[in-house]
Amino acid sequence: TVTNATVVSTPQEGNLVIQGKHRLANEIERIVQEHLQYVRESVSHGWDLIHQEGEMKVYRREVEENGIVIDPLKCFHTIKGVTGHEICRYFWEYQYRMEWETTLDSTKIIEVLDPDTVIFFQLHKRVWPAAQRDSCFWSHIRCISNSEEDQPTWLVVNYTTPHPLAPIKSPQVRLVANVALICETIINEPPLNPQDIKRENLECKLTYVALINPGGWVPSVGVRNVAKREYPRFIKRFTSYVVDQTRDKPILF
Ligand code: 16C
Repeated sequence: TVTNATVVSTPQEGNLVIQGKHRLANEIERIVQEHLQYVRESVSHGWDLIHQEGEMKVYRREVEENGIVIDPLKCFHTIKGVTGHEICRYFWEYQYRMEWETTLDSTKIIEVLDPDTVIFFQLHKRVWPAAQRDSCFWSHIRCISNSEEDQPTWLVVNYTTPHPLAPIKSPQVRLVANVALICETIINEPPLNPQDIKRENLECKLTYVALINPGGWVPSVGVRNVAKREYPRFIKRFTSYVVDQTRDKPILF
């Protein structure tokens, strides 16, 4: 289906479909570019390595705003046997979410903005003694080609947005999310014929960044402990889920 499109007739080309911009197109462009910049910044001063396991490294910077913990988080990982497109696809697609997400009570799509952009409304598991959190965010998947020879970079951004179908209802508290998953595919010992690439030749370099504002006060020690436990758990569970799901499927480049 074509959204926000107009069909025009021209004497030379006949019927043409002109794809219109939706209301969030400019914001999405800006946030995607910000993430592409941010992903290149290395973790150095102020970033603590909070978890390391195999190829996975999870860093965070302790930041508070008006007494509320908003620690930025950055995770790097390398996964064998999958492409960046596969990792991003499984992260973005609604149908797989409840199979790998362990911190959600529910998720639903409340609007489709274009074939690559939807708006989600989610109810997160309650962390005692804090109030339950919900979230409403646009979720956008994109492929960025770097050059003719290189594999493209894939990314997904999840970014908070208000929506009339998702009013804030107490006792729930709305959290504010700005999350990006950015993936590159490496092909090791590439065979002469690209058709012969096997899963054992593939490696995906993943960067995950999360800027979450809990949207209200929560005990800082509690939040930091939950974050330290849950982010590595999510990365491990989600990436092994994709490896399992794709093992016997044709490679999605
Ligand atoms: O990125 C992830 N998932 C995406 C698809 O769902 C999406 C999610 C964005 C929102 C992530 C915020 C998660 C905070 C939920 C608080 C409930 C934690 C419950 C734990 C119960 C045992 O982009 C993967 C997200 C992985 C989340 C790991 C949890 C991080 C906790 C951070 C603390 C935030 C404040 C908590 C306020 C009570």
